[in-house]
Amino acid sequence: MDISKKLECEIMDIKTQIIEQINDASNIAIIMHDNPDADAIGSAIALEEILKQLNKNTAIITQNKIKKKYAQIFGKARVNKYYLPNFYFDVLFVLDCSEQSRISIKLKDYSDNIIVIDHHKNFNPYGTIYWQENKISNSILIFYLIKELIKQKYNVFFTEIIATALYMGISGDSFNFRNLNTTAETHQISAELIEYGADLEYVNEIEKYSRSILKLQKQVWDNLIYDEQYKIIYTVISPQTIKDAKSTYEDASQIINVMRLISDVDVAIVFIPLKNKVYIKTRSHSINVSRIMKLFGGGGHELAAGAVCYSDTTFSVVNSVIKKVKEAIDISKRQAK
Ligand SMILES: [Mn+2]
Repeated sequence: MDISKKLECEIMDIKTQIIEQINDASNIAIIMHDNPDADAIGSAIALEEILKQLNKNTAIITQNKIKKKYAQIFGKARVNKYYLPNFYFDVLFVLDCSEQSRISIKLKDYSDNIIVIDHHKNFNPYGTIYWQENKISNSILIFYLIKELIKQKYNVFFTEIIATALYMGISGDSFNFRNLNTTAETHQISAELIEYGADLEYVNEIEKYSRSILKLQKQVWDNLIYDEQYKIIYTVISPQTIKDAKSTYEDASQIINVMRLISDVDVAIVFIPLKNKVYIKTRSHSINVSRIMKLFGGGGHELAAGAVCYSDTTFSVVNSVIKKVKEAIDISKRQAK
C-alpha cells in the first residue's frame, strides 16, 4: 500500500473510531479552546446538532463567556455566561484546541474518555483518541465527520443551523477566504454549505466591527509605528486608551484585523498591557508568527498567532517581540535569495 493510501486509511479509521465512541455514549459534552472564535463555536454547534440528531444528551461546556453576537447560533440563553456542569460524561469532545493548556478546566473532571478533533499544524497530542488533520478550519473536519456518518447510513442531515455554523467557522479561520491557505476544497465545502442553507447574512453580521471601535481607532492610528524597511506595523493599546475611547478589550484585539489589511504591511502586531501581563496579537502575510509567539509562551496559526506574556514593562516585551520578528524576516529574506 502506498503511503498516501495508508494515511487515508488511518484517517478513515479514526473517523470510524469516533463514530463508534459516539454510538456507545449517551451523555456527550463538548468543549472548545479558551476564548473561542468563530471556528471553535461553529464546530461545537454543528457537532452538538448532529449529536442531538443521534438522540444523545449533549452539553457545551463554556469555560469563557461566549460573546453576545453569537446569540443567534449559540442560543440566547447560553451566551455571556459560563457553563460548568456538575456532571460526568461518557465522552468529552475537545474541539479546535492544539494544546491541552488552552483549556483552563480539568478535562478529567468531566470524562475519562476524551476525543480531540483539531486542525492545527502544531498540534500537541493529548486525549484518549485524537483526530488531527491539517485543514484551514476545524469546521472542515466536522463537515467530514458528518459526511462519514451519512456515508455509514446514520440518520443525520445538514440543517441550516449546521450549515451556518460550519460556514461561519470556515469564513472565520480563512479570514473571509483571503488566507493563502484557502484551497479549492475550502470553496467546494463552503459552496455545499450554501446549498444546505448557510445564512451568509448572519455570518457577515458576526464579522462586523462594533461602533465603539471607531473612537479607539482614532487614538490607535495616532500611535501606530510603521517600520518601512521590514513592513511591520505595531501599536500598544493601553487600558487608559481603551477607557478614554469608551471601548472594549475586544475592540482593541479586533484592530489587528484592520491593520493587516493595510498595503505594504507584512506583519501587524498589537500589544495590550493589562496589569502585569501583556497580551500580544500578531497577523502576518508570510512570516510564521506562530513560531515567534511560541517563544513568548503562546502559539496559534502560522499567519495569526498570539501570546500572553508576564512582564511589568511593556517596553521590554515590545522590543523583544519586534527583534524576533525582524530576525525571522531577515532569515526568510536570506532564504529567498
Ligand atoms: Mn480553528
